[in-house]
Amino acid sequence: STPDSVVTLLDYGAGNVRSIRNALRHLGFSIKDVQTPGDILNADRLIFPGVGAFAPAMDVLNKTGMAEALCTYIENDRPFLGICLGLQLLFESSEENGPVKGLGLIPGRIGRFDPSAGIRVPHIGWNALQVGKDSEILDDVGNRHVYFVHSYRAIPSNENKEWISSTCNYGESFISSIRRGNVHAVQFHPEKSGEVGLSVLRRFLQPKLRVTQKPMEGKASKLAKRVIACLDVRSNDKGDLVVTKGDQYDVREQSNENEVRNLGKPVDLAGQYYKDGADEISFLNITGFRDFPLGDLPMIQVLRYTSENVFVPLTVGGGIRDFTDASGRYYSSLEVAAEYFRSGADKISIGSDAVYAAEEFMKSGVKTGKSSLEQISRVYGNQAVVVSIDPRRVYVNHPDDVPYKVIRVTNPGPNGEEYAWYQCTVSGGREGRPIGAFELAKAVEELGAGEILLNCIDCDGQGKGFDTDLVKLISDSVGIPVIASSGAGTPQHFSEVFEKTNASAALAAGIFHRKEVPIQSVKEHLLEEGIEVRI
Ligand code: 1PR
Repeated sequence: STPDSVVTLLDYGAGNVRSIRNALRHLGFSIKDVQTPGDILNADRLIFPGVGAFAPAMDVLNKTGMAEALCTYIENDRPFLGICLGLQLLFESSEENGPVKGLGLIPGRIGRFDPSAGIRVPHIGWNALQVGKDSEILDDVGNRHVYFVHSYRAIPSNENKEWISSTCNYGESFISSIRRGNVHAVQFHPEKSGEVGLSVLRRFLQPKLRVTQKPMEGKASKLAKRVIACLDVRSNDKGDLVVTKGDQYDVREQSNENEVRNLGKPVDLAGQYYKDGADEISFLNITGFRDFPLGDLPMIQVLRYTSENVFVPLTVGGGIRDFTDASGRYYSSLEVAAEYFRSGADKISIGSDAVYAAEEFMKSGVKTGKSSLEQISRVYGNQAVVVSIDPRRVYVNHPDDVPYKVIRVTNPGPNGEEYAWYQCTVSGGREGRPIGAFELAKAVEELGAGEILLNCIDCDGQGKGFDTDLVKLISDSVGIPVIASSGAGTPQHFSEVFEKTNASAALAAGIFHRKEVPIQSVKEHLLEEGIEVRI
């Protein structure tokens, strides 16, 4: 490779930088990893994708001498691109587990989003930028959406205003990018922002590209509602990994052979949905509750291959828990999650194990810090941890019939029951537990979940619409984003769930796999209904 095609990457080992590596390779660049502070000083162009929390990152940078090298490099106006925490660390300090001192190159303190402003924290999803003059690397963005995932942000002030190249609105105006000379940093994730994001990276890497183009026109103005494609993955009876889809969680064909329904190959389908405009892709290893996912290497391979060509967020779930294999080797849930992150996952999703953790927490009222949910959230941040709930509707005659949150349902039960509660299940819906979806959602938020994937067994695969009673109940009772899932059959079902509830995203599987409704039609319908989406 020629020097022109090499980019230096500062990866201090705190988490998943696989996505940025994949994006850089996709753009035809090879990567030189920083080993010593000298590598920073000698870089022709340096990318710093900050991951993890502020304090441990500063700790590593200080201890290794990288902090000083970074300051020198930036003060010398060398080509630099910081991403996410890589923007925040340039500021004076952060209140994340602090105050903690930052590199101090830009005036200002990093603070947490204030949920009392009526917003959900973390700020997850596709949002619009107000791009100022001469940001240069953002010229293709115009006001199209880019992908954010963070709970802390920098605020514009008189002291830092000459650094600011764009701001974004989320309950307040915060700094979404800075630029001074050759020094750039962005709060969003260009490596996860689809084609628009790739062009931001390209413009940073190849300054010649910047000269002629005019800023693009767009019409994004705020956080968009997300449309997520979900791939339920498992081995079929021949041992091949396939995308399957159940009816109320039963994935076997109603034929004599009774085989596992096969709707395609996971990597191919994910690539297709990326091209079709999915805002995010979820893989659920649906037999993970009984098969050990690290034994199931094909799933890890699926993630690796997918993340090489798909530049929107990837979530993977199934089997995230402590495990002892046949030879007696113990794996912690943290190791399982780490392997998923290393293979290209941006978020992991926990089902069964989160139910046990929530039950335990509700019984004792004590956070032990030992559950998979708490541990993964502590190490990777709550924005990386989704809890997947698999509830089943249980009708009752009277609100006092059960010790769980009961709601009045829109459609009465088979015996005219006007009320219902939503019982959580584990092991892919096979076992009901003594906890409701409402209680679970509140408990897992406390324990460190950053988002809730809300399924509904009754609606799964039925194509009759989301359970808006359930989605409303849960999205009104937590402050983290809620993804509505199960039951989508038409584009109208998506607008219905966004109009009737506070869901941040809607997920579907069957209609996309069976090619009944293209993702594009869902987006167009939502736009017509005046609901903001990423186009
Ligand atoms: O318990 O941590 O090992 O995680 C297991 C994960 O696998 C959970 O997230 C659980 O939801 C999922 N899962 C387990 N069994 C099944 C099954 O179908 N037999 N799938 C299953 C869950 C629900 C959604 C589905 C939507 C939309 N499937 O993923 O994609 O309902 O479908 P639709 O649009 O076709 O209606 P753990």
